[in-house]
Amino acid sequence: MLEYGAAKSYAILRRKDERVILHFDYDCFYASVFEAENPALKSLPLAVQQKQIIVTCNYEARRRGLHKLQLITEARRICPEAVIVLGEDLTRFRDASKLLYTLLRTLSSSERAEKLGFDEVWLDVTSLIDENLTLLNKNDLANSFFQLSLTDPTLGFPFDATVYAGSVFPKDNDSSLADLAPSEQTLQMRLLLGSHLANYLRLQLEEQHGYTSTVGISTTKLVSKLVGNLNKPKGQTTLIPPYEQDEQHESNITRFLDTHDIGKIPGIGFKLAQRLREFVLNRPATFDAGLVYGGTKENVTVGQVRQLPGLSADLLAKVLAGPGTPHDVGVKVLGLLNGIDPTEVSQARTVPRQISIEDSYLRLDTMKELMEQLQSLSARLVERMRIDLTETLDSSTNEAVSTGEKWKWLAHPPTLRLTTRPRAPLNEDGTRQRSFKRISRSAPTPSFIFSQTGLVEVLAERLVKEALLPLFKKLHERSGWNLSLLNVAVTGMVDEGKGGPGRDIGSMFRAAEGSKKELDQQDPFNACPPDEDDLEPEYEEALEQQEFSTWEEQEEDTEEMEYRCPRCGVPVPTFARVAHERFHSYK
Ligand code: TTP
Ligand code: MG
Repeated sequence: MLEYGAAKSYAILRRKDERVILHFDYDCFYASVFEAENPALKSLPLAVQQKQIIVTCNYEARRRGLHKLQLITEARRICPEAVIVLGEDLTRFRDASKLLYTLLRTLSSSERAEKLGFDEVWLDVTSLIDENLTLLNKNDLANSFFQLSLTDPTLGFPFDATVYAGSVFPKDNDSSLADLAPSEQTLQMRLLLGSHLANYLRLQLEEQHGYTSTVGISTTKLVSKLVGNLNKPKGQTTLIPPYEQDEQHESNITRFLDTHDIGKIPGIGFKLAQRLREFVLNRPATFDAGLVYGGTKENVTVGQVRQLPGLSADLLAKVLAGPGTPHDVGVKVLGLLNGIDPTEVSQARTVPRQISIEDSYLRLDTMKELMEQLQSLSARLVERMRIDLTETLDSSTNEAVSTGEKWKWLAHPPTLRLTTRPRAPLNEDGTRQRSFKRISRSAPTPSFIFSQTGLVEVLAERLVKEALLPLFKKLHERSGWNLSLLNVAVTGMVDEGKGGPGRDIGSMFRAAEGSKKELDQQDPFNACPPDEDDLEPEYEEALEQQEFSTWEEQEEDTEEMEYRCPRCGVPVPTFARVAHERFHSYK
């Protein structure tokens, strides 16, 4: 039984299934990058090593007992024949990630294409699906053609619109189309088209670049991400209607989510999950020390929480109240338990919002070491800016001839930021409080950094002396500091590039119908809103609170990806950081 709290909560919690969202997760990503470079590796058990840990391995290795976040020593013992390659330099993964993202965005013409870490992408393909829905010939559905572009009707693929592509959930679907309410029938057709588009995109990723992927298809980011996991690797799953519960039908959304452990729901972080477990069990919930990926011996499911008698947003708010918990936690969690997630797939961008480079240290407390580290981080920052914020100019263009320059900047980040994480002083007994607190200072980005002729090392040296040291002195006025982390970032980027692959398909179709004015208004690159969240989420604090920052804290394209675990020194991508921290806490 479900009761909603205030009338306002009820309005927020109504299902809205107007979107079609595809979630891509590349299979054994780092291993696949090495396989793409050297296809001979495909048939061998292959593992990728960072420090003393296997961060991923291909499915051949998994068949032989290897898994993610396994110690090298254990992996060697279990599978001595495994090929183990070093994956500490993230450049190749970043490059492959961009390549695949660009392909997905271009083919789907999706204005909304959002990366999560290196190996996940959501595409909101609603416009493309809706346009194709109008093109269907109801009398000959089996011989349909999916148009990827209206300006070029030959661009697309044939498909059979009487069946879904790939797998569906639930498998034992017995409700025929005719049984369903009209709104569910439309949803059914839209998801069916989405499944064919997903299938086509998966094939393109594989044929053009050699990567297999796993896709989930539904109407929200939450459900599309979770449902893909049902058929992994090299598979896809569509969560099929009915989505609304009525007298005759159970909602397939809640049917699917109800079996999940609550800790598996993105957006319900570790602490919230524990509070919910304790509430359901009416006693403290203990951990399973053997698990790497979290979870507890006390497997409390979404269904158990959702079906608690008298459950309401207000009750959840009371149960989940705590320091740092958002005021609307009850409504949000009630929504997530019911598969309601209004979160938008972010607008595709040609440049990242920020570039941040960081490293962590066991001890950093001398000026000499500080200067060395700032120099090295600054050099990496300048390099990354030259890669990620520039576009090579074609030497024959007017622009190139008039300026004599080889590239142009796509964005000029206005703000330079230095962040440190000071270690707490030693306690009297020689122990030290673990501190997660970051502090930062910002200043305008000095213009010399955009020089096209300056050597990276020279620009970095100037950046340290003229900009970063003054910021450091403001942060640490007194001597006696000892840092566990340094982060140098440029932030506040706004796209200055005009074009890009991700033009809004709705605009394209309207443009083809002759509405040029409308196209200009709709062009996402002309109408790019200013950045609202220049500031990087305080990751450590988020780690402590771990709630509701699940998507945001995994901002793409920051060298947060290169966070190094202070305990084992392994670089851990942001999205894997919580899992990785837990990994240690279980040892
Ligand atoms: P995942 O998506 O967790 O794993 P995967 O793509 O390798 O495998 P799957 O087929 O199950 O999706 O992570 C993506 C990449 O991130 C992975 O290839 C390696 C890297 N990674 C780390 O560097 N450290 C970590 O702790 C984890 C979990 C992953
Ligand atoms: Mg993956």
